[in-house]
Amino acid sequence: MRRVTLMQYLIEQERQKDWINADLRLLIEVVSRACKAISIAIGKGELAGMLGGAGSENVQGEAQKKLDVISNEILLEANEWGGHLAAMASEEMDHPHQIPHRFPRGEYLLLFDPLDGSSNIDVNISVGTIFSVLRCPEGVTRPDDNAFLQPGASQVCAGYAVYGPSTLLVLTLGHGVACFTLDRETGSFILTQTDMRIPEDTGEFAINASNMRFWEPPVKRYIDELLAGKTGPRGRDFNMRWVASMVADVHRILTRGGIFLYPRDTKDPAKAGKLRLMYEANPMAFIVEQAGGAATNGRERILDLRPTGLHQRVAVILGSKNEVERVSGYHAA
Ligand code: AHM
Ligand code: MG
Repeated sequence: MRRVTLMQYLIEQERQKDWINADLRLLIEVVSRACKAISIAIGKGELAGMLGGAGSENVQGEAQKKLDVISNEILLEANEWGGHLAAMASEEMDHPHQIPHRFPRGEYLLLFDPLDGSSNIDVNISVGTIFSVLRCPEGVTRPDDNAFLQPGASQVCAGYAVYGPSTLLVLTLGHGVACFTLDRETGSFILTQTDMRIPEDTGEFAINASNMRFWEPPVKRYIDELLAGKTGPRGRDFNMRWVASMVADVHRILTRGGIFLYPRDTKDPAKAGKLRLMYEANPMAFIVEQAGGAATNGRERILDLRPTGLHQRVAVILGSKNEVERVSGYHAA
């Protein structure tokens, strides 16, 4: 079989399909290179003093791990100079990062969660990087928070890297989803799957059940029915998985189906969920829809939500279409 590298794949998308231009191709290549560097840092772990806390907090008051900070720096540094970006926004930074004046600017905005699932770093469980690409609004020369507040449906590209037993890069340009595996010997991402599809039906769900007492009634009803199994209203047994790294949970769903829920809960009524719209929900919703799945906050399609804040949180229910639609139905009932 011909081995297609990420670079070859992107050049083909540009030449034959006209789905991307040279700047977007460069952007994706640079992000993939940064993910490779993050993968190497994670792989070294304790040998390079990579584990543990950084002793700082991010904008949301969450304790940062050393690898949160390192991954953020790797992505910023890699993407600053190429001339493809107007600005970057990160889960780990209060405000957008401007491109230094010494470098040319481009037409794209890049958003990322540099290290998703960071509670799993120190226990050697899969973590990942999630990214989303938007166009910079016309006439904006110094993009502030507002420039980024575009609905997920405006994304031109989204992807994630998952640092697991293999390092994978999953990518959508809005025409299906492709998966690349890092060949650690040659250092190239190799195309290993095209047109990933999420089965419409599933027998597997993912939710942090320790929050059950805080859930809203439609989610409680849905999970109760799944847990009731064969003798309950669904008439069959369901299996549960929860990695606590969204990248890993979503990747499992992309591979074999399933439904993922991080619903709104009453634990902290000020927060409309745990996951961030701009860095987690939007890119994952785009990927999941491109693979034939669905993504909602229970009431609205994630990609239609009009963002109001760069770090805003949102309820997320995504995966196999028929299950996601059922949960939406319970919210509407
Ligand atoms: P993070 O971006 O700070 O790592 O938080 C997001 C993660 C998701 O990857 C995962 O689905 C969720 O938080 C797990 O939360 P919990 O620990 O409440 O189960
Ligand atoms: Mg995250």
